[in-house]
Amino acid sequence: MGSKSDWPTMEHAATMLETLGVPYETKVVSAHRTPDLLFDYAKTANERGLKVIIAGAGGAAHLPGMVASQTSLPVLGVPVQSKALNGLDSLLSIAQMPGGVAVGTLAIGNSGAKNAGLLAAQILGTADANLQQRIDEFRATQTQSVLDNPDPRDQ
Ligand code: RP5
Repeated sequence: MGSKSDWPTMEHAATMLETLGVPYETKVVSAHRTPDLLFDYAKTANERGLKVIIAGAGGAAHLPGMVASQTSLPVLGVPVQSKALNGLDSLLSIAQMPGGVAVGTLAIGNSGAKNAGLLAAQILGTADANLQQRIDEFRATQTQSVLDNPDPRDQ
C-alpha cells in the first residue's frame, strides 16, 4: 500500500487472505515517496515467490499501475477512499490504465480490499484444489448466513 494510512482499508484484504489460509506479506511502498523501492519491490516480486500483488492507494493513485509496469504478475488495484474526493480520484487513476499494462481494479474502500483478497485467492485457487475448496466453503457459509437471517429487523 502507498501509506500506513491505507492500512485500515487494506487490512480487509489481509483478513480475507487469513480467512482463506493464503500466506501473504504487507508492506508500505509509495509510488511518490519511495519510487526506487517501488521499482525494486515490483521487479523482484516474481523471483521472491509472490504470485499476485494487491496494491492499494488513494488520491493520485499511481502505485498499482507502476507496479504492473514492472512485473508480469497479476496486479489487483484497490482505490482507497480519499478525504478530498471520496476515492473517485483513486478509482479513476487506478482504473484508467492505458492499453497494454493491466491492473484489475476493485471497488473503492473496504469492499474493494476485501474482494481483492478474495480475487487473489481465486486466482491462486486455479492451481490449488484445496484452496478452491476453502473458497467454496466460504461462499457457502456466506450464502447460508443470508438465508438464515431474512428479516432485516433482526440483528
Ligand atoms: C497515497 O496518498 C497513499 O496511498 C494514501 O492513500 C494517500 C495519502 O497518504 P498519507 O498522506 O496519508 O501518507 O500515496
